Amino acid sequence: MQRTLRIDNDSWLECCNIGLGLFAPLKGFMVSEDYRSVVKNMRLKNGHPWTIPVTLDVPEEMTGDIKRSGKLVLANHKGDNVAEVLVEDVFSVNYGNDIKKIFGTDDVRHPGIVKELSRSRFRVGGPVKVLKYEKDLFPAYSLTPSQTRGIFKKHGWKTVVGFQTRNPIHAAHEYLQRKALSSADGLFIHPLIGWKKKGDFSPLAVVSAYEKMVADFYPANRVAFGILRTPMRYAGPREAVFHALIRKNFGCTHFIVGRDHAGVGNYYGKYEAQELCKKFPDLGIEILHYHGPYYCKQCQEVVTVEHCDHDAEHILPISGTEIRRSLSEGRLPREEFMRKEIADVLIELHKEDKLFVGEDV
Ligand code: ADX
Repeated sequence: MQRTLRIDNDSWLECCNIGLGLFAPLKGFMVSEDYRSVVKNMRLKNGHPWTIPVTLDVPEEMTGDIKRSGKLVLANHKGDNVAEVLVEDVFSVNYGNDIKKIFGTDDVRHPGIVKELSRSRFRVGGPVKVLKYEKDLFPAYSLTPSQTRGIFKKHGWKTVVGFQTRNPIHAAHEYLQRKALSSADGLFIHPLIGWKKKGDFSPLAVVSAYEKMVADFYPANRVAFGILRTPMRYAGPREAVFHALIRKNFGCTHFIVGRDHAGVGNYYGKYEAQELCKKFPDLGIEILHYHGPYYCKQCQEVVTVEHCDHDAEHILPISGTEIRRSLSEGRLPREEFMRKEIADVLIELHKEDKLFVGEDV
């Protein structure tokens, strides 16, 4: 007898990501052997690099039935059947041990840990078959790996740099992107607009800012833009590796990891994510590690230590926190930090209470 489980949108999106090959070589939710190997060794059981668990949580009271039935049907919030899992394993995770390994901390205030602890400890592993794909949000930018590979091929790009972000573009992002463009054929800007913590920029803010940037400032034949719909984990170094593996599946040859990639608060060292990436010679995608950049009042531009050795008093670190604070008060951030044209788009969204997660978006 088959069982049906109502899942939230995050889990549906993960089914879609599996079905479309974003998480290749995964063909389904992790079974316990892969889960434990990922937590402990940052590799799947077969040795393939993998740093973040991809699992489906199920209520404890259903585990017995699910084990017996062999197949689990997943329904979305409307009750439509959207996917099936061929059940190979039902297991429970050990938060006492695993959280610290995955997130590098067990602080229960860490937003990724808060989210993880809100899920059931019981997980179902096995291959996933998608019956219905989610297409609601920004369909024009919901590119699949086979679509991006087609776009890169059509442009004739042999080298493509992937850029992960969860924010509207600021001056440090632009510096990194232009630097990448100077060494590769194409740039794939790929913001994550899945679940994020309250107070982060809304999906609409990120997409609107990039629409402006790509249309008005970047060369059309060098830049592609798409969205990634998976939750942020805020797991810093491990998530940087995960982000790189996903972009490899989209056809990127290179991936940018800058300062405190996928970090939050002060949990991770500035360049810890870069250090972890270097431990995986077999990632299959080349990591571009950039230090800095910052604004130098003497140089009067965004630079890195490679080009500038002015004293600390001239240096303005480009601060996402300060940008967010200005915008949340309806003020333009300093132009050294963010283009006015981009800030104007964001100020308009602020007026409509659509700038941040947790507002009316
Ligand atoms: S996140 O996914 O890494 O959380 P975010 O938008 O903060 O997204 O950063 C996108 C990319 O730019 C990451 O690789 C990050 O390391 C890099 N980055 C962001 N801000 C800076 C900065 N001020 N200096 C250097 N790199 C930065």
